[in-house]
Amino acid sequence: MTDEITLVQFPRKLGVPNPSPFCVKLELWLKLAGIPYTVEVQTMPGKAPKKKIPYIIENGREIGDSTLIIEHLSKTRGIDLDAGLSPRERALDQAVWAMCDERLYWYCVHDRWLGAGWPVIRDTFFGGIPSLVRPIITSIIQRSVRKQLWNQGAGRHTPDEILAMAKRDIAALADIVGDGPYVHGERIRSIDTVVYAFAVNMTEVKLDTPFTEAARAHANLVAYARRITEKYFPELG
Ligand SMILES: N[C@@H](CCC(=O)N[C@@H](CS)C(=O)NCC(=O)O)C(=O)O
Repeated sequence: MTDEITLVQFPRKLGVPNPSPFCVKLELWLKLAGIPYTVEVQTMPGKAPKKKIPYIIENGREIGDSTLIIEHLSKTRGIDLDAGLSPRERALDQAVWAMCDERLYWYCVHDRWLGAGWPVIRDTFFGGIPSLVRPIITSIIQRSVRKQLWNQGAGRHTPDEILAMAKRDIAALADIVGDGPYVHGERIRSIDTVVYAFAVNMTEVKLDTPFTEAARAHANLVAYARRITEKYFPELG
């Protein structure tokens, strides 16, 4: 068994470590855990073991899902970034983790694929497709995202309702971060990988929408994302 793993993720775009918060979460976690990794870029989720990106390759074995990967690596390599936290603190972190991954994520998806972020997303990700077929391909993709949002539930609400819900989650994140420097104070913990992944994808991402504006209204969330980018992704400036 070798220590090093391959992190398979989307290419870096939009001025953030990754436009996918799940990729940012996992990459920051690997850095904090001190696990050496090389990045392989993949744009086709269909090639991933769970048909979603990111995934890792460890000794030839593909493992999908950022949270399951973190659990797997924590267990097999004896890593606990949360040592010393109480069961209640860990439980609350679990709730925040779920809020980000399973709720806030979908508001972000709505903003980017069906909302005000779409023109930039379309040009950034699909600008290379020949212009004759581009509208056909992008409308197929939008239709699939609309279906996912409907099935998840967020897609049944109006854009205003979605934004209002997003604003409540964003305000909760800002309150959780507080004065920082990290969620639990001086020491960065596993929950920071998730909170940062979303914070950076709302405050530093090169998108100007009511959703990103709502996040940028929280100066402490902006400062938190900046702090972590500067320390762990200094190449982003
Ligand atoms: N629960 C997964 C979620 C990953 C995920 O949703 N990835 C998105 C990109 S942000 C994806 O690959 N979507 C492709 C698709 O749904 O077809 C994780 O934590 O890794």
